[in-house]
Amino acid sequence: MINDKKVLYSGMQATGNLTLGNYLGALKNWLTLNEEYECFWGVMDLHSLTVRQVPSEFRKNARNLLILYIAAGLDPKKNCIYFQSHVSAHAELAWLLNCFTYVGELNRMTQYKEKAAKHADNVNAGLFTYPVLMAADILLYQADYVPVGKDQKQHLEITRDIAERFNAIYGDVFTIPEPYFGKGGTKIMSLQNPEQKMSKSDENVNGSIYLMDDPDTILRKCKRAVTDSGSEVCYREDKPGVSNLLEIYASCAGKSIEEAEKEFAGVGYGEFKTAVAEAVIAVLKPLQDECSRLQKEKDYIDALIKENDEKAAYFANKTLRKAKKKLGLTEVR
Ligand code: ATP
Ligand code: LTN
Repeated sequence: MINDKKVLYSGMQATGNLTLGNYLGALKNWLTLNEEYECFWGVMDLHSLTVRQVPSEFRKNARNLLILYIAAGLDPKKNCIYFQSHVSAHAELAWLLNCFTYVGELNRMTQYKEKAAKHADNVNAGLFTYPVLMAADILLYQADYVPVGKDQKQHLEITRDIAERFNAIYGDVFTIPEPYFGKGGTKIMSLQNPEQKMSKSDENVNGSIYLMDDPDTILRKCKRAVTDSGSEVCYREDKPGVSNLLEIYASCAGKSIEEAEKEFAGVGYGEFKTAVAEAVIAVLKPLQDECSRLQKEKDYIDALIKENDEKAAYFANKTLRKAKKKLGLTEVR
């Protein structure tokens, strides 16, 4: 508990361009959580290093992700928005937790297996211990809840296992976190292959709408989206392409799927796709404008970063000190 509120922790990797899937499935659902919880949102730049980054681009991407959190509507005075790498307790606790994590457990992580297959030329130890760093992120803030997509469920389970193992030996050091599913965040699928999730690392750029895509690009991608040979706009299992577009439309226009289906009854696919594109543009355009505005407010952003880094470090160091003491690491007074 912090300020009588339960703690919520999450973040995204500062890798490449975020997609509409990241926004509708994650970020958009985070905006009001601070009313009920004490919220920490990390820019997970240490996790990004598991894949080779070009320093100049990486620096920009990480800062832009922090700006995007704010532009999307996370109030930086009420939410702690900070860079993972600015709080050294993350790396330090990750080391301690490495000594309480079994190689066999890490070997079972599906994300590791997938990423190792994808980056066969760079299967580094960081990729293998990625879940341990993620456990450190969460446990440092004594988080009660972690809002993440289903793909991260296994990482949350290993976090709980590590914390329970540590607590069983040393007493109540860490809060055991639970996943937070909230009001059903949507899962957005690729526009080119609606059986597969929309992903920022997809090689087919036409499958993903990036948050910084301009209106013409969004319209083109929506027009090219894979549908089916039928003509009815309805949400059905055998119509994954149309259903995905309906999901995108409903989520962007703030309507239910049923309302959207009614609206497009008797409307052809062409007209429907244009309406989807317009709804997406109406959501992304203000977000893009706010990002460009904030990018120019260098002093304001720098001051926020400093303030939030300090706040994060305060809570993180408190937990780190407790864990080190329990382990018997000596302190200098
Ligand atoms: P990558 O392609 O590099 O694995 P990603 O696009 O899957 O990345 P992550 O950084 O792994 O994105 O995820 C950030 C957050 O966005 C997570 O909470 C994840 O569940 C959510 N998310 C990612 N893609 C989608 C999607 N298509 N629909 C809904 N939520 C998504
Ligand atoms: N692996 C996460 C990003 C992440 C995270 C975390 C999420 C790193 N550390 C701690 C929640 C809590 C992902 O969504 N790809």
